Amino acid sequence: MKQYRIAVIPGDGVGQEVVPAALRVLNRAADLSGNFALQCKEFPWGSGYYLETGRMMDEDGLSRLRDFDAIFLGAVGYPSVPDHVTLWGLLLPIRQRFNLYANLRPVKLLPGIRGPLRDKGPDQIDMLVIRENSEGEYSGVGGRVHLGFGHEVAIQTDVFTREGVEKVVRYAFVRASERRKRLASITKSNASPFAFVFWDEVVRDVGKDFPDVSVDRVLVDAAAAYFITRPEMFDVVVASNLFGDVLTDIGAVIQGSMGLAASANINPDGGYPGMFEPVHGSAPDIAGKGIANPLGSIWAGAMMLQQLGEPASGDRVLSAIEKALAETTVRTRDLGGDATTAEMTEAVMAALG
Ligand code: GGG
Repeated sequence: MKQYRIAVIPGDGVGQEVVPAALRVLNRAADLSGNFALQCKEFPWGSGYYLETGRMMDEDGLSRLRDFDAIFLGAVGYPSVPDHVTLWGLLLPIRQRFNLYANLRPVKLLPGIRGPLRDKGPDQIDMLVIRENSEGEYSGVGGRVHLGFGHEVAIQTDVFTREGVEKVVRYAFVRASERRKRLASITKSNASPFAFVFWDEVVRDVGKDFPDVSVDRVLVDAAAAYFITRPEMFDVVVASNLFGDVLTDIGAVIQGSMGLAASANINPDGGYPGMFEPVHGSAPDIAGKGIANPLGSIWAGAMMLQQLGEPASGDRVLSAIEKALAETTVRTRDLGGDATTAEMTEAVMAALG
């Protein structure tokens, strides 16, 4: 039987609640397959750890994570710790160090969920957003001088490399060619004539290898509007780090809730553990109450199984989420119900069989 080593980082807030819920489902899926098991090792990293030690993760954390097959993360963020500390102390170093250059974020309105868009059902909302995940606006290049003076300067520089853009764009073309053969490339090349005109050129050049995929070049402001007015025009969407992050919050809302949105940070070339997480953050307002929606985390777990090489089990978990939503009325508060995290998880477990 195959054993997959999973580094589990529940992190902060509701991460502590949705991760154990998702692991229950994933372990059941592993048992049902009879082919593999998940060997989980939990790490206590996050904001609580930071308040005790001054670090979001151990100094040798990245080299310890390197040996795992995948990383399963909950959420980061805590009211008394600045958000840039939580993000740059844990999440972003993992994405950068392991060159997890593609962040896959499916935006799919599942049957049984009433989305906020009138006249848009599951047939109209089904896209895969691929967010560049290791450079761009999140490169971490910049600095501040003359702190506190009236002439203080803050510079944050976007960095786009040919290798980085080419890789994520090529991966997006591959995924589009497996789906409805339509790729939307999101930029702001009217206002950013260096970075995004370069991005457009890379899309044009890589696109020559994919003649069957049609390309829409869409400015990010227009894309934000079209996500709401014409979501059916999107199949695969490729965007820079920041634009992808912002658009997928709109994506989460049109698929029914932030609590449903899942994400996989992967290096499609292999060689490094991918990191799988719900899109939502730590939600301190509801943390500890047992009412967080576990479905984003369970869905991220399904993506982890697919990525590990267990696509049938990943599909089975996804189908169980769909069945639980289509055939029961169990819903957490974000979906208009009053079910607890445990009750929602139980509905998925029952649907899994
Ligand atoms: N579920 C992971 C999490 O806590 N995300 C919060 C967040 O702020 N993420 C920023 C990003 O994905 O770039």
